[in-house]
Amino acid sequence: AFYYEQPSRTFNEYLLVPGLTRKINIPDNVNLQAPVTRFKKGEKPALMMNLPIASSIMQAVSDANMAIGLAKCGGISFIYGSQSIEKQAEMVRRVKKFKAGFVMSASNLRPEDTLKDVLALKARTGHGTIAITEDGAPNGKLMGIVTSRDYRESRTPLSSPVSEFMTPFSSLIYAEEGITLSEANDMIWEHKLNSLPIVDKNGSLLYLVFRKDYDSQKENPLELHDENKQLIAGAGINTRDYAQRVPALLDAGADILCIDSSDGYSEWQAETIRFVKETYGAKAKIGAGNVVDRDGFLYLAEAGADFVKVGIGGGSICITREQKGIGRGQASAVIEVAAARQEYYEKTGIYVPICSDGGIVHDYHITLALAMGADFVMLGRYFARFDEAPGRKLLVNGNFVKEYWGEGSSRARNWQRYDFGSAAKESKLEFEEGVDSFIPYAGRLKDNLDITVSKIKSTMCNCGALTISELQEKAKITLVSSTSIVEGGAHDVILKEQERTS
Ligand code: MZP
Repeated sequence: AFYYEQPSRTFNEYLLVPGLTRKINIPDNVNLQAPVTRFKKGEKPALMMNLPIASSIMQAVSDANMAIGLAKCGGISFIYGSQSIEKQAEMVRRVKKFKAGFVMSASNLRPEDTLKDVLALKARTGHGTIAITEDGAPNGKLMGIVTSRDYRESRTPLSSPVSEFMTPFSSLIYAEEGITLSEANDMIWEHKLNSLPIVDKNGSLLYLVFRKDYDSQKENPLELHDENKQLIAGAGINTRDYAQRVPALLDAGADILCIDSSDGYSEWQAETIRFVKETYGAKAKIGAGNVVDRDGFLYLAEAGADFVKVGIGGGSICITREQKGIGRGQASAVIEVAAARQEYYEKTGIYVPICSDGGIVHDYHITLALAMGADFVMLGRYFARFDEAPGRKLLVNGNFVKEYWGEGSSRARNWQRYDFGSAAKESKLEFEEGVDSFIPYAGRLKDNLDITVSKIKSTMCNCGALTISELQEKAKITLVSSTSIVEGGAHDVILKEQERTS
């Protein structure tokens, strides 16, 4: 047997030591963009993310709601594959159909602009609806919206000036297909809207949902997506039904796939990658994993994986290490795989992004993972706590909790029984690798993510880094002793009872 000289380590055993903070090192200047797919030296990756955070390929984490919520914040969800192909493809389709409206400045309109001009703009840009605000600012006073339905109903001649035609809603526009009334209500509260026009995929107004107690004198902010008309959607696949699942997911519009397995160093994964690349060429993007060492990384990189996921046994709901005795401390795994990635880059000129998956407990663990060489991270427990996650919200012992179960738990692995009936014996569960649990409920995704991101940016400023690659270059990382971990928390004081916030 081969013996590693060092024990494997977790993120908890490391800290960052500050570097020089220059005057430009302020959070507003920090850019968290990260590559998602492999690229050649001197070229750009086909897919980037604005926030280096992905949500786990898990039933309790990544459905269409989570994918929409996270993509709106710049990250990527990988919609879980432990469901029927049809249901998963439908979720991907829902994410891809999500459309935000488009804001245009009333002052940009020329007096001679007609309805025809605005409709032509709508057709050219593919926007479902055009909202016109007084000063063009996303949170500016809304002057009106332009939808095809208004035109048809009012029979306004195309040569009419837009100002005569606009429907004077005092609300803002958000359009999504397949939205339910309760989701619409959620969005109204989330975005502090006073009403929500729902339009169909052609931009026709379907109905308006009102928030009655809205004070129209107050600010009326609008959250809109940057240039991309569609949100990015990821999806998990497996090494068994890929020949059927992959075409359905790509047809639904999935931008990136990822083979989901606790141990990715296998010929099945290489075969799956080969199938995708031979059938669809380089334009189909596929990540693979999970691995925890140089050999596993090099195998998947050579097989053509667009990114490689790192981590075995570190997930909060994972008992793989206890059940099977395989795995590695997450920090050691990331450090070794990042070194292998660099070696591969120097040898081939191809950069293969790596994703640190599982085991993130504190927000600073994300920064550590990035500093150690991860391009992005994948989190399960973190996201499962939010409203957007699929798990039920329950009141247990006076506290709100959400359900969170592992993909290796019998709860997750039983899905085929419900979907395929007699195919149940194929998924016979001999032993579990994951648990079914509760985690404290934490509210809305965006509120929490904003705080996490501001911590990451702040730490990067301490390290003198404005980008993730600069962080990786400059970071000074130290191991910490168990006594210095104690020193790092509040100690030798009597804590006052924490104020309860409702
Ligand atoms: P965490 O963010 O909850 O610590 O970890 C989430 C990760 O745990 C997932 O992305 C996945 O890699 C892994 N996972 C999911 N289910 C299991 C299991 O049942 C598991 N063992 O280990």
